Amino acid sequence: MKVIDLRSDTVTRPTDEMRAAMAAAEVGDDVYGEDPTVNRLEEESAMMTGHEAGLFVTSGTQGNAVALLTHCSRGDGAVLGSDSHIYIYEGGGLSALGGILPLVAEDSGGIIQPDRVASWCRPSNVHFAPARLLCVENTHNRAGGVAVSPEDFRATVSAARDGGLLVHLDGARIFNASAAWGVDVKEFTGVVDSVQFCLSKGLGAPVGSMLCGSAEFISRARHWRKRLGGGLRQAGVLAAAGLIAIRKMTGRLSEDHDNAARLSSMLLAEGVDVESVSKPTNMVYVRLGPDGPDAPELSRRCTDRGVLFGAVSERRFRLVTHFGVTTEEVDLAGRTIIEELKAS
Ligand code: TLP
Repeated sequence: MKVIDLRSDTVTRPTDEMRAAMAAAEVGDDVYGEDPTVNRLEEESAMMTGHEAGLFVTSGTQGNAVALLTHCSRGDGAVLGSDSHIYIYEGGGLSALGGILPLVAEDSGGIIQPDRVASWCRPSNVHFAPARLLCVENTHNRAGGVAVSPEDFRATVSAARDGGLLVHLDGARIFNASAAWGVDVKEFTGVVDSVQFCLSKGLGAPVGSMLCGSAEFISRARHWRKRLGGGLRQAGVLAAAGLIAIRKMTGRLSEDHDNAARLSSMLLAEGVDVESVSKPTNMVYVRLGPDGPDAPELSRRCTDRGVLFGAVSERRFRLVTHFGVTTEEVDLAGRTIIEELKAS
C-alpha cells in the first residue's frame, strides 16, 4: 500500500540530486571553520536573507535556542506568542537552558499585535524582568500555517523597535511565506536582528537549519552552538543538501500551497469544518464536530488505509502538503478522509 504522509513537511526525503551532492561534497573540520561546503551554505544563506553571516545548526529548535541564548541573558524576558512554536513545542529550552522568562502575548491570528508588544515594553523597574527580545513566527504553524503579510509583520517589528527590543524570526517556513505573498524573503528576514529557517521541511534537506544575523551576533551564536554540542565536524555532507535546498527548492513551494488549497476545497465541499486562514500555505487544519470520530480515532482509521496525519487535539487535526505527495495522492487522501467521516 502506498503511504500518503501528510503529518508534516518534515517527512520529506532528500532528492536524488541532494544524495549525489552529499556523496560528492568537499569537506573539512567545521569546528576549525574549514569545511568549504558549510562555509558556502552559511554565506549564501546570509546573502539570501540580507544578513552579514550565517550559522549551520542541526535543527530549527537548536537554531531558535541558540538565538534566544545569544540575544538574552539569564533573567531577561522574551516576548513570545502564546501559540508560537518556541513557546509550545521546544521543550521550554529558553527557560531550561537560558533562564529566560517567556512574556506571553496572544498571536492566534499569526502575529502578536503591535499594542500587545508595546504593553510588554515596560519602564525599567526592579520588579520586572527586563524585556529584551520579541520572537515572531512566519509562516505561523498553529495559526493554520498562515503567511503573515509584510505590512503586518513590519508593524509588529516596529513596535518592538520602538520599545527597545531586539527581534528574532522563527522562519522555519519563511520561504513559504515569501512564496505566498510573492515577495523576496528579505521583506521579512531583512527587518529582523536574527532569523532561523529550516532546510529540512518543505525544502527537502535531510537535516539542518540556518541562523542568520550580524557577523558579531553569529560569532557569539557559534559559541552557544558549541556549548549545546552543535559544533559538527565534516558537516559538509549535510550542507551539500542544504545548498540544493536553498538554490533549487524554494521556487517550487507554491505547488504545495496549490495542493493544500485543493484539499481544503474538497473537504469544504463536503461540509467539513476547515479552518479559514487569511493567507494559507501548505497546511490545512480541520475541526471535528461533537458527533463522529475524534481526531485520534479518525487518524487511526485513515492510517489503516495509508493516509497519515496528526491530531493536534481531540477534535482538531492537521494536514501538511509537500513535494513527497502528488496532486493525485492529495485527491486520494481527501476522498479517504471524507469516506471515513461519512462512515461514522
Ligand atoms: N515543527 C514540527 C513540529 O515540531 C510541530 C512540525 O511538524 O511542524 N519552528 C516552527 C514554526 C516549526 O514548525 C518547527 C517544527 C520548528 C521551529 C522546529 O524545527 P525542528 O523540527 O527542525 O527542530
